[in-house]
This record gives sequence, structure tokens and C-alpha cells, in this order.
Amino acid sequence: MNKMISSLTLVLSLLVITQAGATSHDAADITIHNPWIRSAPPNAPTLGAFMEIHNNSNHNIKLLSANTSGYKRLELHKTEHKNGMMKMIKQDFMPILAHSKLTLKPGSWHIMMVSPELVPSEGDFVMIKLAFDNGLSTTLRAKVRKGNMTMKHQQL
Ligand SMILES: [Cu+2]
Repeated sequence: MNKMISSLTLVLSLLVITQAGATSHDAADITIHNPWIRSAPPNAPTLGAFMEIHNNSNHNIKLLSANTSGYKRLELHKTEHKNGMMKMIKQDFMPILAHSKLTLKPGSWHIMMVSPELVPSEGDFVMIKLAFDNGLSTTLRAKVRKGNMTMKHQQL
């Protein structure tokens, strides 16, 4: 009898934890629009992933990391102008301000996908997992497509 009660208590506790988790990390705080990856030649050493990240909450949120399988690693990058040059700088996080959005696009903020095992073809989808500092993580489906070539970025 005691054993049964303790299992029941465990189940109830788990339910409570699950529900608490759902409210404190409300998925609606962050919404991702238009995730895409710029198509690249089969021997490309890196690929760029782009999207709009909307923060619908009252507080600033940081994107801490991006992950996927089939790549050596994913890095958070920002292309900056320095002394007339365009340079990609690795970032520790991407800031998404309260009630604002961060646009990841060629020549600006982007996720750099380093050393693909196999470069995806145009029309393919790649799953990318994003982790934020509010505990939220979300997996998105990014379509591989042609992007406008920003010549300056290409010269890097
Ligand atoms: Cu980059």
C-alpha cells in the first residue's frame, strides 16, 4: 500500500513539474520566422543560416547556441564593417530585445554552420535547435535555397 502511494505521489509530482515548466518557458515568448540556409557548392566549408527571431516578451532574451547534426559545429556570427572591410566576428550570444526582433541575414547576424559532412542541396530541409537564456529551446526546419549574393561577404 505504501509503495502504491509513493508511486502515485511521484506521478503527481512529475505532473506538477511538467506544468510549471510549461508556464515559465512559454514558447510564445520567442517565434521564428522564415528560417533558411543559403545553398552552396558541394565542397563549401561553411553554410550560413538566416531567420527572423521575434521576442514577444517583456524582457530581453539571448540566443546562446545553435545545434544540428552533421556539422562540426555551429557558431553565432555577426558581419561587421571595420576599416572598409567586412569581417565575420564570432559572438557569445545574439541579443533579442523585449518586444523586438533580430534579423539574421547575409552581411549581418547569421548562424555559421561549419564543416558539413554533406552539403545539403537546394530544397532540402535542415533541423536546427536553438537554445535561449530563458531556458527555452526550440527546433526549427530551415529550407535550403538561393540567397541574394552579397559580394562583399563572398570576398571573405
Ligand atoms: Cu560567419
